Amino acid sequence: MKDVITIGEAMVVFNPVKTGPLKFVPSFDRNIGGAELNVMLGCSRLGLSTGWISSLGDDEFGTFIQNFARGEGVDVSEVKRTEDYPTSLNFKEIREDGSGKTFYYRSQTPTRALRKEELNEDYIKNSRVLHVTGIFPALHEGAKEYMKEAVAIAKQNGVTVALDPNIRLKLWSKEEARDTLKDFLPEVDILLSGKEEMELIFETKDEKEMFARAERFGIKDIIIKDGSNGASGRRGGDRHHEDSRPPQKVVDTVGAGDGFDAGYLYGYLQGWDLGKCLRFANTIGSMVVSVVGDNEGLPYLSEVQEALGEKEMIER
Ligand code: KDG
Repeated sequence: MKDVITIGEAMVVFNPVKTGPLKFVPSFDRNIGGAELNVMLGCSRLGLSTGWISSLGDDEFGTFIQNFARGEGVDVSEVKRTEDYPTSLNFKEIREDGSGKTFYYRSQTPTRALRKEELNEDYIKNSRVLHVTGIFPALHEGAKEYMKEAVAIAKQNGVTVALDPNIRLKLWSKEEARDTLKDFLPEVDILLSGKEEMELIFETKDEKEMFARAERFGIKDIIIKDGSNGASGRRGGDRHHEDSRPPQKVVDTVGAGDGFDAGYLYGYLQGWDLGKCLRFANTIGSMVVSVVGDNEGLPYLSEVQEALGEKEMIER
């Protein structure tokens, strides 16, 4: 039995060695990214058992990503390799304040080789949470169908479904994103969404109204992440806002939301109350932004406990 599994594409991420417009960046560090895999890496570092359903090119970069995920303790037995499509790439531009842009080279994504008829039902049945995002269904029609099938299997078998909309407007339009994500919402148990994404999906800027509209879909945990303003959540009658923890330094904001998701899912699986889940998740988000890379800043459990003052930090 796995604690959390996911479906998603991972890419080789090229992080610029200096800030500023990409056209003036002379060289890059080769890393790995992909929102869904990032969440699994985060969960794995916290001590959860994790698994990743995906497809990678049968090439050097595919092997690099698969080995990396395996080395981090993520089960990769459901990761296919295909000769038909190359492993995707993603170049990042980072500005002085840590914000940035992403340039994808993923139109020939190897996830095109995935077939919904080949989904391993037992793999999904034997997990406690299936975490999905809005990136995967934005890749191509087949991916959308694949995710629908996986979510249906999860629901039929009492597996908790968590969704992070992760709307990437370089991959689809606002209308497509809204319509597709709304189709998924009736199946979702935990919604982990950025505030701007809530605005886009529910077509309101009023937070109370966002919660109310999400509740109509029967979602049990509704979480709104609002960066440095913290996060708010509702779980049944429980409502909570948790301020963010000021990060040591902001150098790269990419991956903070994934770190938050990993922390929230960890707390959820421990049976923690809403406030404790939000505090823990916020702490991880603030740790991720202090490190360059999509997942390099994801902490181990003891590091979060030290940051929360629950464990003494011994440096030397
Ligand atoms: O959330 C971080 C991700 O956005 C990043 O790792 C790359 O998956 C990615 C994407 O599609 O942007």
